[in-house]
Formats: sequence, structure tokens, C-alpha cells
Amino acid sequence: MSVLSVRYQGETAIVTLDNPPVNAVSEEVRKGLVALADKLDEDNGVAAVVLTCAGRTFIAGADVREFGKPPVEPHLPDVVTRLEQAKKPWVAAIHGAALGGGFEIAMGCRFRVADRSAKVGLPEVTLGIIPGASGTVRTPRLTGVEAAVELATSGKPVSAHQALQSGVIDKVVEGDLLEGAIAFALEALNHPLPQPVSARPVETRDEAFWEKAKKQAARAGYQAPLSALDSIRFASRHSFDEAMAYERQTFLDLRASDEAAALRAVFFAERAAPRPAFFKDTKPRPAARVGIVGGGTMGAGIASSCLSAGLNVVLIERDDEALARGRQTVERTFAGAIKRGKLSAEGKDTLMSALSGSTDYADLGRCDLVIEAVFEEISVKRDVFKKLDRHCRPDAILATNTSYLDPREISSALKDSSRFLGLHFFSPANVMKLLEIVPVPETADDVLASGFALAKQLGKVPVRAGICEGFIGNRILKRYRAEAETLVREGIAIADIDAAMRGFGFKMGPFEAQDLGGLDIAFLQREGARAEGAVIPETLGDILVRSGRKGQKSGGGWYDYADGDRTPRPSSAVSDLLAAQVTNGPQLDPEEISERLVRAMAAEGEAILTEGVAHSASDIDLVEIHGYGFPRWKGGPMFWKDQRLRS
Ligand code: T1G
Repeated sequence: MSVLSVRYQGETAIVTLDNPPVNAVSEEVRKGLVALADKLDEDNGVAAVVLTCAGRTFIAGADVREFGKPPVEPHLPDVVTRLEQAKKPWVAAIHGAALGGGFEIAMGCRFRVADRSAKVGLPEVTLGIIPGASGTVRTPRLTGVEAAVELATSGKPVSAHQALQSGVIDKVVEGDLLEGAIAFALEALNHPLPQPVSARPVETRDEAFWEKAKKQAARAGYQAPLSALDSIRFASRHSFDEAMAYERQTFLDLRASDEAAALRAVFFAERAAPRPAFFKDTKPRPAARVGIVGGGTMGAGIASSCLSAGLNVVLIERDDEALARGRQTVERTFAGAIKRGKLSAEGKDTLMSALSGSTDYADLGRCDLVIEAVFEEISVKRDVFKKLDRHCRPDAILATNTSYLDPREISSALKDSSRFLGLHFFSPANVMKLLEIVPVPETADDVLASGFALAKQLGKVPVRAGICEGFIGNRILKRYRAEAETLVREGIAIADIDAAMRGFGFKMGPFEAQDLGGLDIAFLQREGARAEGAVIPETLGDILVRSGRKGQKSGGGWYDYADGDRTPRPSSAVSDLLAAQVTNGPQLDPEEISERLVRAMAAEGEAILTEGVAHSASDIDLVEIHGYGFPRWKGGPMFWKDQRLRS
């Protein structure tokens, strides 16, 4: 059964692409489109062609699964040109999203119409490449250089309304899209056809424009956005054909790059994450009403995330004052979203109306799921779960947000641990995409499946983690920090280590990040374990905390901070405090430093895999990317290590 079909309505041919799940442009699609263009050109009964797609979206791009293979003719740029040179005007009827190659095909059509909820965009940079079929050449001719730069370097799609305003599409169709597209095509035949996009002029911009755009594109931290900008710049100063050749070569070079391979791996890992094989056919329990115990930073963040996903939330706190504080934190979160233009005032009111608060656990009686986010102390948590056992429905799922305690010590407080689950959110919980899902041995399959379903509802990236200290993410963080301290002991400067990790792609190095979060959190954990008899050698961080240096909050940690200033300044006081621990070994360059630290992360990842705490290396990479700021374009520590082995 061909993915392309054609039927006729009067003198309009309707070409339908049906290539689930997202009508990606595979070799078959490319060949089919060229064949249809040839056929319809010769059909005298056809005056216009409407290109539409079956399923939930227009063409979402070239088939990314083909990227690892050598390109096969007809190449997509040639398909786009073939449609553009068609004797009859083609009208692209866009619903869902026209992305990458899908947007380029639409630009090959003489006209583009879309329904009001459609989106169009050039997300190629998110895959470490640039458009390879005229996205950086036709777009500036269609919508101007500035809009083209924004589309191609940000990778962010625009709405149908924005696309209409910027001339990317010709009409937003109200009502039936296909009928609207056919009517548009027939009306267009009554007027001279506009020039094909490739024949339209492109404006040139001055150096200041390109310098400013370059600074912006460089902030992404990796190559593709800069290459997309460079290709548009080239297109604004050269002929169409020269620009097409330049874009194509850049595309092919980037497609073979390490960054593109890493971003492709992350793309597919993120899509596989919500549907792990281990519970393929298990039906999750519904979750419409969620209870949250504890309105502190984590509890309020989780509440905001649930409300934003359209869930009803019951927030429980020990007293009215604490409850009011929790509610205020949620309000502030949504007020911030209004400021950023992400939410309307009415939208906020609607979300807040789904939030109820109480100090009485009995008000959790109708909840499908309850998430505990109280102080990280075992006795406090066990008390909470004893109360939940008494007040919640027997089929309600009871979850803990613990990040360090053993979930089995919490679940054993329950009569029925099969309904228990660890749901480890990351702060700020309404922003961070990672959700570590930690079952205990008794956790029922449908309860585990419900954790993954909740992640999908909340737009989170779920990763199943086994039970060990720190699960996957915090365990690797501990190893990363320990290795960073070892480098300090070997005489490598704290600031050099942080600079090396920023150079690698992290927003912050390990020491400045710890100063932001506070050195005392990990210190208190170690002290707690030492008090229970664990033998834990004194860390450099311990030495600093014992001398009152807890990080930014105490005016100094690994760095000094001037009052009200968050700029980390190398500290002679720290050098003095740690002098006895430091031996002056060989200096390392930034690559050697980052290599050393990422290898340590990967080594801990290997141990985690061997112990079965993580199900796959890509799960570990998703944890590091979505929970700990590991640069996406490096693929995660496990992918990075394997790539190094391959090179
Ligand atoms: N190729 C192959 N498979 C794709 C795909 C693609 N482009 N896009 C999605 N899939 C698969 C995905 O792996 C998953 O598969 C299923 O579709 C549903 O995806 C020359 C070279 C379109 C917004 O970067 O952003 O064109 O896991 O879970 O949440 O210039 O998918 O079910 O087996 O994400 O509804 C540019 C990528 C390509 C768009 C839908 N295009 N896709 O989101 O579903 S490069 C993109 C998306 C290019 C040209 C260049 C999203 C979506 P499975 P999903 P969704």
C-alpha cells in the first residue's frame, strides 16, 4: 500500500500522504512525490493540486531514522524544486506541524494554508544539523532574513497566526482545512500566480545584524545554530543555486558530526522513555485528583506542575500558616509565567481554582494519587504514610519524593506496599523535566505504569531507577563531585575545573553549582551517616562547611561572594583552609579536566548498569541531561564515552 494517494475533486487533485506516525519524508515519500508531480503535470483535467496529510500532523520532517544511512536519490532538495517547477500550482494544507523537510516541501508548493492550531518550523538545529532542503535559502526569500534567522537558529516552531503575519503561509483556514485549501486553490487560479519562492529576492543585512545574530546563536553552546546562521548569511549574498549547494554541504557535514549523532540518540531516547518495554501492556491507573503532602519548595513545585497539566490538587500542610505559604509559592510560580507571557491572568485563576488546601488528611480521601514531599527525615515520612494508609482510598497510589532515603524504609510503614512508588522530582519541580521513578519490590506493575503515565501527563522525562543511595542521578553527582575534589587535591585550581566544565557545555561547573545549592546539604547527609557509624573520609567540602563556608548563602563556599553579588571570586581563604590537602601535581588542560570528570560519571554509570539500578545507558544519559545539566549535544556521559571509544 503506497504512502501516497491521489483523488480528484473537479479540477483539483488531492494528494494525501499517509506515513504514520508523523508523515516523515522517507525515500518512498520522496520518490512518490516526484512521480505524482510528473503524472499530474501531464493530466489536463487537473488545474491545481492540494497536498494534505492523514493522521495527526502534516510532514514532521525528513525521516530521521534514515540519517545513519548514505543519502539516496531523489534527494529532498530536488523533490522541493520539482514541486516548485510543477505546471499546476500545489497548495500545502497544513495541520499539526510542518517541520523541517515538511516546511521545506510546503515552501516548494506555490501556496501554504493551515488550520488555526497548526505550527511550522525548522527544528533541524535540535538534531545538530541545519535544514538540508532549502530551509536556509527559501525561508529568507519567503519571510525575510530576520524571521528566517529566528526560525532556523532557535529551532522553535511558530503558530499559524504568526506564520500568516510573517508571510510564511498565505491563509489560516477556519472550518474544514481540506475544503478551505481546495477553495483557496481554485480562487488562486483566477489571479496571476506569485513567483516561486526560489525566484524571489532576498534582502542583505549589514555586519552589525550578523554579529548580533551570531552572539545569540553562539549562546546555544554548540555548532548547528551557528552553521544555520552562516548558511542564511551566505544565501543572502549569493545566487539561489550557490546557496543551495552551500547549505547542502553544510547539512551533510553536520549530519556526520558527533554532535548530530548525540542529539539524534537523545531524540530517540526521549521518545522511548515514556514507553519502556518492561510494562508494555500494563494499563496505568487513572490520575485526575492528586494529593500533595508538604507545601515547601518541592511540594509547591510539584503542585504547580500537576495544576499546569490540568489535574486537581489537594495540598496538605501541618497548619494554616504553612498551607498559606505553600499556596503563595504556587501563586508566585504562575505569576511568573504570566510575566513571561506563558499564561494569562484568566489561565492562572483557572489553575488556582483546581487547587484546594487542608490540614486534614481526610481531605485526601478522593485522591487517585498522593505524593509526599515533606522533610527528608525517615520518621517524619513514615508518620505521613501511616496517616495516608488510614485516610486514602485502598486503590490510591501513595508516592514519596525522597531523594536520598531508602524507599523500602518508607513503604514498610504501609499495610499494602504494592501501591507505593518513589517519584523523585527535581527542583524547581515545575521546570525540571526529569522524573526518577523508583519502585520497591512490592510495587504493582500498574502502579509503576501509573508513574510513567503521570510523567507523560506532566510533560516529564521518566526514568526508572533502582534502589541505591542517590538512585541514578545523585549517585553520579556524588562521584562527579568526588572526582572534582580529587583534582583539587592534585593541585588543579577550583576555577579551572569549573571553567573546563563550562567549556564542555555545562551552564555551571561543579563547585559554583554547589555554592548555589549549598555545601551543607551534602555535609549534613555525610554527618548523618557518620553518626550512624558509617566511615566516610573527610571531604574538602566538609572542611569548608566546618569553617562556616556553606556557599552563596553564607557569603562564601568554594568561592568568595561580595554582598549581594553572585559572581564567584577565587578565595585565598579557601586556599589556606585546603592547603594541607593539596599536592602540586601536573597541571591539566581544560579537555583533560573535563575528560577526567565525564569519564568518572560514565564509570559510575557502568556500575549502576551492572547493578541493574538503571535499565539502559540511554536512561542514564537522560537523567544527566534532564536532571543535571549535562549538555544534550554531548549525548550524556554514557553516549559520550562510547563515542570516544568509537573515534
Ligand atoms: N523522523 C522519524 N521519526 C520521527 C520523526 C522524524 N522526523 N519525528 C517523530 N518521529 C517518530 C518518533 O520517533 C516517535 O516514534 C513518533 O514519531 C511520535 O513522535 C532536510 C533533514 C512531530 C512534534 O526535528 O518534533 O527535516 O517512538 O512521540 O509528541 O531539512 O515528533 O512512536 O516509534 O515525538 O506528538 C526535522 C521531530 C527533521 C521533528 C510530534 N524534524 N519530531 O510530537 O510525538 S530533520 C524534526 C518532533 C529534517 C530537512 C531535515 C515530534 C512531533 P515512536 P513523538 P509527538
